[in-house]
Amino acid sequence: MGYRVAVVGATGNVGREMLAILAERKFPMDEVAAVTSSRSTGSEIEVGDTGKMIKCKNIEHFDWSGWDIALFSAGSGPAKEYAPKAAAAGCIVIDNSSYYRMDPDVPLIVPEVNPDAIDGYKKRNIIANPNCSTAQMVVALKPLHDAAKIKRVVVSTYQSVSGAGKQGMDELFEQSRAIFVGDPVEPTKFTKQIAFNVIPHIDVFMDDGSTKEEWKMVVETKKILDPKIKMSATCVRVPVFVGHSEAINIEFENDISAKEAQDILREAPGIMLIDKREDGGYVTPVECVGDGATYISRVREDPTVDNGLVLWCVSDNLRKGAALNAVQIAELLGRRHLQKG
Ligand code: 11C
Repeated sequence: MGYRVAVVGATGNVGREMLAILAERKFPMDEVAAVTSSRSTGSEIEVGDTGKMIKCKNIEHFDWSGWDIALFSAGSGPAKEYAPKAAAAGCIVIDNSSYYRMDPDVPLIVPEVNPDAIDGYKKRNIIANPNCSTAQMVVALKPLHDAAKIKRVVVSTYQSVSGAGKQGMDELFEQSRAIFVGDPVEPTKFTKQIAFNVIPHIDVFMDDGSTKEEWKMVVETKKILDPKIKMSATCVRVPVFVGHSEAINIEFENDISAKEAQDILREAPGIMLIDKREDGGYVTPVECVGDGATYISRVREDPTVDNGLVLWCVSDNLRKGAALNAVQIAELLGRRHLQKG
């Protein structure tokens, strides 16, 4: 017997990936539902590339009883309104929005990093999925933290436009076309021109001058990995369709060489090390699209601090950063608590 799984926000970038990954990984399902806003209700959507078409159901009238797991990727508003309703009906919610992440009664899970924390889901029947830029970074940091204890991290991100949804992707495409044909460029989704440009601004500004994306990376890393880690982040939008990249400077309590770090990362779960120290011997975002791994390249020592390393980290933000991590949480939940399938 398998699970009954609802994918909420099924027509969005991440929702579609959730359906695809459930099928790819053969998640044991008796039934899958696509749940959407009234705008998409009644339209049909394919489950990955299986050829199986399902009709979108309206979230406003969806009966959550009898559904085992709901993967939500519909933003904070629907998460706030509907996740408690699903949870109250006995359906365990795995939410990809930021709404519940810092709730002390909601575990924030990256299965390679803090699987044991999932046991706390029973308090609210809700589990949170981290921000995409946090997820890939903590996968990279965890084995190094275990080996030499991280004291401080400085990260600069290069985040693709798909992090801002389909509208973000359309805007990069449209602006690139407009520039080639000499049409005027009018930013709508982003605050400045994104084509042939970079924008050091993701999400809203906070009082201290950081952006909420930067704040999320800091507080989520502390919750998932270790509250003692000091961290500073600068998050930048770049004209890449899919795949977030990060340059990460790490300061450790104990000595660790680049060679030792490479050996550890090579064996670590969820990581692919591509680090040849030659032309092309590193990974770029276009090579990661459609893949679930967190790729690490350019591991080297940082001689400007004691016990310092620098590395380059790239992952498909719609996969490990969102849909794949959510499905991995569902698998973990199944193994530890539900045992169906
Ligand atoms: C971006 N990281 O690239 C964001 C998207 O808190 O889940 C995901 C925002 C979030 O714009």
